[in-house]
Amino acid sequence: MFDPYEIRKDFPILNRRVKGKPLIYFDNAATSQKPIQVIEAIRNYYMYYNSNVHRGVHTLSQEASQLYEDAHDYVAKFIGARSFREIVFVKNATEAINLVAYSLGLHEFGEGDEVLVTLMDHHSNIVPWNIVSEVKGFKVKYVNITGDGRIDMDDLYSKLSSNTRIVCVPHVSNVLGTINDVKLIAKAAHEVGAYILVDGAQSVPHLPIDVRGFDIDFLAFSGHKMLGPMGIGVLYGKEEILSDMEPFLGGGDMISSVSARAREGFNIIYNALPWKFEAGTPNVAGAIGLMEAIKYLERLGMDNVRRYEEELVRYTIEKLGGLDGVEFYGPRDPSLRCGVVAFNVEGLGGHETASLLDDYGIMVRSGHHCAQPLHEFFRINNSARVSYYIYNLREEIDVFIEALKEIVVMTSEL
Ligand code: 7TS
Repeated sequence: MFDPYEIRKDFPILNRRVKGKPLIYFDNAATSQKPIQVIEAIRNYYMYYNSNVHRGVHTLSQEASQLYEDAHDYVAKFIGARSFREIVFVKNATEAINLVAYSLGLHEFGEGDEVLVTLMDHHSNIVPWNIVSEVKGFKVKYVNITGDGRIDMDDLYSKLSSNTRIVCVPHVSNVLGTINDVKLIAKAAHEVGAYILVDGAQSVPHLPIDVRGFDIDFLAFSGHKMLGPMGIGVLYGKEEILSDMEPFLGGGDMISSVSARAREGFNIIYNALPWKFEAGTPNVAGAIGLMEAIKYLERLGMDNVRRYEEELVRYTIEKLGGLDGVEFYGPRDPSLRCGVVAFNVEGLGGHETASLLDDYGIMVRSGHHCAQPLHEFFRINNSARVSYYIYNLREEIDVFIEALKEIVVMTSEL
């Protein structure tokens, strides 16, 4: 197991104070903090290698291109993909999902087809499918969840049919923390001939991932939630599926040739994978930062990351369970969830709770967390949410619980 106190030394921002109190950063599901190694890698790139990639024979372009390609390799190994050809760099998880919705949905789905999403999906796994369905006339149906915040597998099985073209699920819910059994869902989807797209925005930073072991077709995630910089994300897709898909964006670097024909317009041949899906100048610094973030996580070991966070969430659930006037959501068993806990204080809105916690130096997110259907299911408008990472400490949870106790007392006296 790693030493979280040693890890903290790598994160300069954790030395900050907020409102005179030591910063307690519990908003990692929104974005993680960045270690000095990632910050330095980006700085070094701009200081010593900055150049456009795949566009020249000069030394700087060669060096930048090599690092950019290495980053694809690192990501492929990190998630158990077969090769870098299955790794497409995009802006974030949202863009990765839109890529699939447009490249597959717009070109291959039509009337009579169905797309399944779940009630616990982030809006980014719901809205793109709805936008494309309005053009193509396929249906977007949702799969229910259980009262304790798991996917209702009976409902999933009953909605799967030969009309289902793709099943979209979050690997981990950004509100409930629930870890979904994506291997089982992939098997069910494949049995009816459907694809599966896993939204890994909240799982890839926190759990060991094995896309081949899970047998999933697509995985979307963001670099900024896993110690990397903002503006870089990943779409994993099985090579045989990606090679048959139409491109999402057109432009430079995604073609192998374009030639003007007098009568027929242009003849365009697309580039090899993954470049066919990476039109335009990419985020080279972001890719290098993400590679460094992966090196950092690999040094810790993703099994250890998971074990450490499970202990933090176990402790939180134990403490919250004993607090009158506080309700929290999702499975009670910490082995079924990641380090995310959404909660409400009786008589307070999520934003009020979050702003009171801010006075204690504790950063938590509030609102509907881009998962409004899930909040509707629990008949609440919003919630406050703590979400942990490798540098969070049990002592910080103690400070948070004591602050919550004071807030509950204060609210009941109003
Ligand atoms: N999918 C899930 C499950 C997410 O939690 C998020 C972001 C996204 C997709 C989108 O990620 P992006 O990097 O493309 O924006 N979730 C959150 C959150 O829970 N709080 O802020 C952002």
